[in-house]
Amino acid sequence: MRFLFLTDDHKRGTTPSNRKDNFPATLAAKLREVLEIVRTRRVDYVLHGGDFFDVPAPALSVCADFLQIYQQFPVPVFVIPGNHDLFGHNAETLPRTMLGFAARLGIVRLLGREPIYLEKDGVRVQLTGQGFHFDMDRRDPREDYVVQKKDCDYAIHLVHGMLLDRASFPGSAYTLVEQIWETEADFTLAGHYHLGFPDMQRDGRFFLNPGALARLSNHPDELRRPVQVVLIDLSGSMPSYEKIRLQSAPPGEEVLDRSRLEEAVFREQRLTGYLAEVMSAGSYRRADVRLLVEEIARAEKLDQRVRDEALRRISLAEEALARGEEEA
Ligand SMILES: [Mn+2]
Repeated sequence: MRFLFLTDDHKRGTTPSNRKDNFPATLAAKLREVLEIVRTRRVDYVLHGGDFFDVPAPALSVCADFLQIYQQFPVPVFVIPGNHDLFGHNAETLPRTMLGFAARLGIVRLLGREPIYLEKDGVRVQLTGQGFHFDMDRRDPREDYVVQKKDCDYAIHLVHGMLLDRASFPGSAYTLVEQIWETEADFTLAGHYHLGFPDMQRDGRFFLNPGALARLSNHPDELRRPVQVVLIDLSGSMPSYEKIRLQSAPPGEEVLDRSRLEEAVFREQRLTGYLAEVMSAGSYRRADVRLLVEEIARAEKLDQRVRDEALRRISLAEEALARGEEEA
């Protein structure tokens, strides 16, 4: 029995500002290549780790082309909802989302904690999934990441959460693989963290995140990392897997605009630095920075959108500053 795992393709109809290519066209090419792999490698089931769409309710015109590709998959596609698939990260909104709609049409099948059992050539596989929800990585991680095997040869568990190989984001919610060693799943397949992490293994149990199929963020590591899917083979005497790099994914430097990226980081740093100075001077409180902007906007007769954008950036810089204070 063969499975193909992909995650975080973030289907959308527009190109993010830091991309130089036509994002929807590139993504469609990747998905057609995945379809080709499914056919040539005789895959039995496709597994999707969530963030199927970039927003919970994309326009139908956006979805149609992509869903048509998924409709061509000759095998079932199991999906767990990611945070981008849900309104306000709320799992209860799933029926009102485009992913919920695709499931109702039978184009994909939603996977939950209720196990699905699959059988082929005398091998029985237990399949479970945990989509994103409010408390992901904030409550006891065993509730979301740990599964028990029951009446099966192998178990696969999908999860859309911030599973990491090592601690790297102080102050934010994440789960370390070492916190969930006790799981009985032979394969724990994670989506959500787009950069992925190096494969981990313990007592023959694997913990994998190959990284997102789409490269959306302006993180420099996105330029370097491979775009890949995982092929899991449970037909031999030992479970095995291989990562397949997508040929259709252009090199990072071709699609991600570095100049824009550096410019944005520079602007952000300058604003944060300026704000830190203003605050440390002690004569202004946070609210006063906003009043100042209002005053300048009025005196200079600035467009309301300019003022709103300034206020928005100030709140972002404040947030960055607050995080810095927490970490210090
Ligand atoms: Mn994502």
